[in-house]
Amino acid sequence: MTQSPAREPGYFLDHLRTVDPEVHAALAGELVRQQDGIELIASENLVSRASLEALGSVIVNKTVEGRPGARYYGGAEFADRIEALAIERAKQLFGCAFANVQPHSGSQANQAVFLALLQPGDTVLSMALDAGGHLSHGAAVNLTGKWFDPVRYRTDASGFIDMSEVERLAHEHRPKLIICGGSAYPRAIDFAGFRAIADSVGAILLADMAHFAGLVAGGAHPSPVSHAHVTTATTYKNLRGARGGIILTDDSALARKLDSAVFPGVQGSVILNAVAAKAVCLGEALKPEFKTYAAQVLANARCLAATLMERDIAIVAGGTDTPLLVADLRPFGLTGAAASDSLEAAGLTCNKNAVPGDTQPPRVTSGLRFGSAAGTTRGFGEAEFRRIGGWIADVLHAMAAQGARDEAVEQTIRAEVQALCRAFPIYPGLDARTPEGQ
Ligand code: DSN
Repeated sequence: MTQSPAREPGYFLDHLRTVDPEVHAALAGELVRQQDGIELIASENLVSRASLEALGSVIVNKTVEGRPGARYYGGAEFADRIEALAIERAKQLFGCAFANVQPHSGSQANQAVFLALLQPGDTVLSMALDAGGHLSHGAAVNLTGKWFDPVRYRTDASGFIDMSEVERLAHEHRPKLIICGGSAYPRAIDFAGFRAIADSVGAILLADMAHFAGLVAGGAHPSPVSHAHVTTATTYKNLRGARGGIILTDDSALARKLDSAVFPGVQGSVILNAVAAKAVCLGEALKPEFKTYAAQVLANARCLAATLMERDIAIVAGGTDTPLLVADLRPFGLTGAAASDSLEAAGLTCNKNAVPGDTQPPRVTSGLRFGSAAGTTRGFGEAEFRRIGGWIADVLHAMAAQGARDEAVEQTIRAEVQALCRAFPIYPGLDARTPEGQ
């Protein structure tokens, strides 16, 4: 058979390292960074090898729009099977009647909720950013803040949501939508209380459980799903799967509106390799061992918070009921930006984060946010998280003492971090450090 010259001989055969050494080198560097560093960013985790395979599969070639069984393109048999599996597993895992697994991110899941349920200019009551809320809940710089009318509730002096303040604001402003959940609020939320307030003013309640969905799935945290009219989540944080979002509800009328809001409202074709990997992670989360992981994520987060507080580092709300915690650096006179740079040099990756009442700009901040999920996945228990807390404290105390980064401390800890990481290897066999690395 004669092949057209347009068919490039190596196209279906050649590996990335040959075709594009620059991209290959960057990916190889990222693998080593993940292998040899401790990941403490609360929105990160380490997906299973099975999820990686799904993400790198040929389903990436397929275009579909619509829902399983009701597509706008042919050839959708396996796409339908994959998406239906993800939907069924999400429903089973979170105990709800409807799930949409197509959102490309948590933000797009929330955008779809806004589109489905609100008109431009409608009032939304949600948590302020510096109190731990999320950009997609009505921040001024976000579409949800530009096109809608956000009213923000804050936390009290102890760092907890003040439910009487939420109730007062709800009655004063009569929002159409109330949101609970955020990206840096560490404590358990009174979902039933939020629902009662929403009902008292005729509002819809959206629970965004992005930062504790894995704990809900593993039975280590109360579920908002039966309290909220709609629940959104991301799948890549402590739920430990592909990058993307999901939307859950028990209400069939809402489900129809939400499906239409996802497509054609805010998205086009489905990223099917992500949906396949979502199906994999949801399947993993249904297994009994996920409960052990979820309980350990919580125990490790609490251990890290306690270790830091023992070293005089203030923790917002005095601890955590979730995989995340936030350190307030104002008593140290440090910024989140400078502290996170120093920790990164020591092999400990986290992110700068606003703390309640923060006056620093978002690129500076006065806090640090830590998460325990990725460390737990690689096998760290409380003994390792106590060491991590000690290292973080050493870096921060050294910086505070000399008013600048202490490179000697950073380098000493960097070596200890690398030794610990090599005792808990990740992705064995996926070794980009060798010439054979794919
Ligand atoms: N929502 C952002 C975060 O919490 O880090 C990204 O997932």
